[in-house]
Amino acid sequence: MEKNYKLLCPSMMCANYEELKSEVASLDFAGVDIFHCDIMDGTFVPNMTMGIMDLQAIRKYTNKIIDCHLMIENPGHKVDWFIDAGADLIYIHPESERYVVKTLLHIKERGKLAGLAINPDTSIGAIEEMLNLCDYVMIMTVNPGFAGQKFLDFTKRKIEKLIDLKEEYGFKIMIDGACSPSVIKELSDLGCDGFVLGTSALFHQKKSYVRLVEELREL
Ligand code: S6P
Ligand code: MG
Repeated sequence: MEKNYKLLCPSMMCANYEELKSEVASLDFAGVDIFHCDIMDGTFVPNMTMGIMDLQAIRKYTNKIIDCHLMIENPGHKVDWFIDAGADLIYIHPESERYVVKTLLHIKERGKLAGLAINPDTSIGAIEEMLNLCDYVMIMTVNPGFAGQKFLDFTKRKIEKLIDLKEEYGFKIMIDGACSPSVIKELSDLGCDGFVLGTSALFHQKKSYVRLVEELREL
């Protein structure tokens, strides 16, 4: 992979569900890397979005990596539901899991990629012991639950801290929340690996997915 290659991850909760099959096909064709599926339980976050059946449908329509961003209380063995439905990469939140290491190990034992996603108010220190188990670490740059929010600038300090630890542990750094083209350019240049694309860069825009992905690659 070339240096500064950006992993582009469409946030599927922002897609047009009346046309889910063609949405997935068009995004796949445009060259996105990872289909990002936000799973919420209405308790850990004040919203509910996608579920297992959405995931199964998306799995049918693409061979690319599908991630599940689990914004649910006590993910524990519930990760199996999402792995069985076709997820390749599972993010759990340490804020909602009592046995983070156990669950990360379980994801890896099932042969899948394991990730931690952290809320804006969680520091890098809180996850440092678990970084050796992470294939991906995702920093939330908005409060989880909704698309279309404002980027929280103070999260940049911990993104820089995480970049300093990346070489040692070998995880990829992903950014989720208000990833606009300018944020993507800045953070990709700093050393972040991938970006969740919602309404700030990909969905509800006037240009085609092909064009938008091309422009993001050129940044
Ligand atoms: C929010 C969720 C995200 C959003 C994405 C939306 O809790 O985890 O994945 O879907 O951030 O992007 P945007 O560009 O509308 O903020
Ligand atoms: Mg997400």
